[in-house]
Amino acid sequence: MPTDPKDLGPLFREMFPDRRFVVVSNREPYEHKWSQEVGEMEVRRPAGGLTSALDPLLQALGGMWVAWGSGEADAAAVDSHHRVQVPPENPSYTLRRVWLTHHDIHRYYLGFSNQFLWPLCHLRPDLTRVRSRYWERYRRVNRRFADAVLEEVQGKDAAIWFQDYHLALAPLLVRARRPDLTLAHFWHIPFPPIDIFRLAPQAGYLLRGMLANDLMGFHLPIFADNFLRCAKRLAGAEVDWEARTATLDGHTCQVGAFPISIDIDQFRQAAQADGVEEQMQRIRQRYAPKGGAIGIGVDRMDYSKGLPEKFKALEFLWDRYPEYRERFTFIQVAVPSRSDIEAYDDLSQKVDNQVREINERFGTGDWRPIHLIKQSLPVDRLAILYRTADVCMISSLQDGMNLVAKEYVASQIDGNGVLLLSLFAGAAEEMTEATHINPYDPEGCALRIRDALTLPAELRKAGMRRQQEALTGIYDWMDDLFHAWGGAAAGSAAARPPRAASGDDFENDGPFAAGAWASERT
Ligand code: ADQ
Repeated sequence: MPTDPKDLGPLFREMFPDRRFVVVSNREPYEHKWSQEVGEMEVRRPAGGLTSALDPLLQALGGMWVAWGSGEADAAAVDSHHRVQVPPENPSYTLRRVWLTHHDIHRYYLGFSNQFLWPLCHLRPDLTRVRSRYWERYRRVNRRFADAVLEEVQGKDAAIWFQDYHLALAPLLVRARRPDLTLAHFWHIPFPPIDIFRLAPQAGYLLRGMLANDLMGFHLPIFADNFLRCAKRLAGAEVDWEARTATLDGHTCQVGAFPISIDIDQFRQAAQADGVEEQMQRIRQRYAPKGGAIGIGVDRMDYSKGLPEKFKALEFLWDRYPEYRERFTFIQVAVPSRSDIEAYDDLSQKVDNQVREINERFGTGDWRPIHLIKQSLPVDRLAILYRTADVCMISSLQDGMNLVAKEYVASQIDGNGVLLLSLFAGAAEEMTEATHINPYDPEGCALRIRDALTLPAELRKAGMRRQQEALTGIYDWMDDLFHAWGGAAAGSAAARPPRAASGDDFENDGPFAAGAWASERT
């Protein structure tokens, strides 16, 4: 199995000889911003599992990444074709920026993507906002991404890899003009059961957009099953359950499960770099001055991550088992996220209040039970926190995978830690040696924390060793996905309809046209 992105280059070229590699995502891997010095620019790498995982791959393969230019100085950094070579210190691929207006950000990104698709896919239809202007803008921005891709691959063969729920329609818009290209899409969040997905007024259109790919990838088989069921019932696709394919309008889409992972070496190296032991010492002195054990949580401030449920469980622990007051300290790193959305702002306030109440109730003169760090931390600091923590607690109510679970295991150099992992995180399917918890049961979670803290050292070490042995890395994920994509592309090339057949339908957005969205194609 590959452990280095360089190993993936030959594989990609074997699968797709002479094709250009193009990644398309909402988020960009590098943002330009103005520095303190007047007229000077600096480059920032936005934190996030996806961008940091795919960037080394692009660096190894070359090619292009098409993404929203979200940085304040992005427009000043590109050439007249909206392109900039990255990374700045060793330019090895092209970043093509797509520009979004204030309305686009509000309606496509914060609106349809994050106030409709995100809550729907995380089984929270009560938090969805259905607005025709969100959908209209989602279509328009997907068209803009598709146009950027088409422009970049004009006259070339290419393998295009779309990422995530922001771009469900773009594959069909590309396929309509260039049926000869091979397209894949990875959906990073859960795909909900049909009873939930059919609540989307535009379910049929979203599915048609996704079915235009040669390969549609999800984290878990259950998400792939949900998608196939929706494709059949809501889009009228013909589904072959054995082959796991869905065929619509003569095009066959292979559907598969590919559990994502992390760059294991990056976390292992950061967790044992020079000076880490002293820093661990300082963390213990600062956060747990009375000694005892430390727990860690690292999440975006998102309602799907179950932060209030986690704090409820901690409250039970200190309430029922007072021996853990001053003997167990919890550090929660919660990076603010999508704070322009009311549900996120409400959550942030709720979490602040809950932490304050718990700290007032159980805190003592020089001990605070919960430290809430609301900022983004670099990987090396996260890795040190992970290594220091005796327990890591993940309480997601719904989560496609959850990379934090894997980052914690990779960073456990001393192997003493216990991972408490929600049953409702995709990672729980693979990480069967972790202690599974049900975040809806705070008393049960408190008991599991207590069990973790009283587990004999040799059992903790043995458990963590088994988890480390079972952990596969991000490049294995890509290897699996590329193999499946190569197979799917070969199959669909054989069955490809003539190019003109579908192209004309999509003038003026064809079936995605304004006004058409309200009626579902079933
Ligand atoms: P997310 O919902 O963002 O990802 P997750 O998988 O936990 O969830 O990844 C979060 C990433 O952000 C991790 O790499 C973590 O280290 C980092 N992070 C979190 N808080 C941070 C902080 N304060 N400072 C710095 N970094 C921080 C979506 C899906 C997941 C899926 C991933 C990948 O919701 O289910 O696992 O995509 O497909």
